[in-house]
Amino acid sequence: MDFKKMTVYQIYPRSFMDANGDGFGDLQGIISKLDYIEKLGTDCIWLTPIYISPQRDNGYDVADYCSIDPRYGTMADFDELSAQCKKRGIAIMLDMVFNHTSADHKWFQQALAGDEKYRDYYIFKPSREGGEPPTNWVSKFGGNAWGKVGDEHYLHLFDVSQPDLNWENPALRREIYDIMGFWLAKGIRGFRFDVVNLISKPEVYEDDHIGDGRRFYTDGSRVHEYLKELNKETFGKYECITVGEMSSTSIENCIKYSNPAENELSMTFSFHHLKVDYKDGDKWSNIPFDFAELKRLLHTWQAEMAKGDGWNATFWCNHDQPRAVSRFGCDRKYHYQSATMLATVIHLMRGTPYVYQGEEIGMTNAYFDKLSDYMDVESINYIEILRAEGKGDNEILAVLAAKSRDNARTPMQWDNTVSAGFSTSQPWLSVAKNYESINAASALENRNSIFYYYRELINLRKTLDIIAYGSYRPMWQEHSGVLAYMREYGDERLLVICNFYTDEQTVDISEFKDFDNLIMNYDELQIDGDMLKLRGYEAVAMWV
Ligand code: TEU
Repeated sequence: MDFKKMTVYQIYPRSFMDANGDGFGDLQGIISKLDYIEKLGTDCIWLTPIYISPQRDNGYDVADYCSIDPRYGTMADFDELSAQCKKRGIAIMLDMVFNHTSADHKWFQQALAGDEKYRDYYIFKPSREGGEPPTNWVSKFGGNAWGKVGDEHYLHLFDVSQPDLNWENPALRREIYDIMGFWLAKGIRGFRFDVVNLISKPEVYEDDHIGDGRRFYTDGSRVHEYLKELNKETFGKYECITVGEMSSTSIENCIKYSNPAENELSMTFSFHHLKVDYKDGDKWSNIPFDFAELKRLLHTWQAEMAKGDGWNATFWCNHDQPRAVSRFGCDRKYHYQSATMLATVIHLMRGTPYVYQGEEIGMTNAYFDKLSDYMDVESINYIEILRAEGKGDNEILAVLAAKSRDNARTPMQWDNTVSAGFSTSQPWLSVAKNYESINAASALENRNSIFYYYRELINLRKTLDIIAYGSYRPMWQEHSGVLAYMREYGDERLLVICNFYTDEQTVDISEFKDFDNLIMNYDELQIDGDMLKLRGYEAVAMWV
């Protein structure tokens, strides 16, 4: 399968579809919705972790990599899903979390029991004087990154219940190859590797006096060696699609991770463009997004990755991000226009687009009105941290409303019945209140819905080589309201122009005498002499 022509649909199983009525999504629920996914036209589904887990981080804390968590179903359900997908020509991409395990994993339990073999699967260091942690590094979910056991500490870059694995140990790496072998033997040919650029830790552990510690372990010195070995020992023996989630990474490293000559991965997720609404790097702040910076980042990553023959996974949404239509668009007055404009930007770029469940119907942020509605471990940790900083509940509620990962995790809105058709009982996380108007059933009935616009974009990538393989050149870089770029392939040229604001924007298109529209989100263009006038969130792709 040519991943350059493909679009991936991300499923967060616990929030997708609940078939057994326990308020928690499951594999049978996914099976029941495969027709819907087939209709959308995506060629691959990425499932976030479905393995046995205490679910403190919703499955990113894996306790057994080769078993299905009973909340999701059984291995027989998984095999059925796999067979059903195969019949429809939909590939499955599994989420492999190899930077850390759950503290419940038997390796960690054996390590805690003092078994030397398993202690060396993790990163234990003696405590400093007074029982202090070995370094001052900060966990990605808040607080110090070391967990205390007796007179030593173990490293956890994420929650205290997610101890980091020691990739320096060849025996640990062999275990990981065996896990991969298990799923490859089942015929799985797609893998997403969670925070995989954090697996190579430094030789010396020292305090970070200028940051939170990430510079010591991000894109670490042996990470490329580890990925080459993982490739060679496991998925490299088959035709697979692989994507690495790269936290705080660099273009230079992403080129190496994804350039085919390096034999590491097919493509990379990077997140710089999703930090343009962080104040001085602080996610838990509420500021409008910096459009100039967003453009600069998208253009630079597009152009530079192409130069180095790397490959981007392009996306706005996933299970960790607020909903794009609420974040970069206008989810009330310009719901259709801004959702389709944002889709146009990503889907016509050079890269493999990812659609996160519900994005294709314009699902919005949760707009919870109580702190107790939040379930995510990161949000819950930060409620306490923000309180300790002296913030009041209303201020915290406003920050979470914009930033919490739960914005992405509310149940999929299937129809306008109770619980949005997701479940027959109370869902594990509240449904967004707008489900009566925003839902899949009404989107499918309306030929002019966001759903059908996505479907068209997905189909265009399959049919037009220029979208899959063309070059990328930023256009009108200094424009304060428009993001635009040119794709070129042979003698074809496709110009994409998108207005990121409600206000009208104009661009001078006099250099393009003849043009032909490929796709747009208003009925017709407004042209005044040499000027194209773009209405609120208008997007157009035209042959020029
Ligand atoms: O995410 C890694 C990650 O860096 C984000 O969680 C990030 O820290 C957060 O969005 C910033 O606010 C991956 C998974 O996608 C996430 O769901 C897991 O919680 C995390 O790894 C740990 O496995």
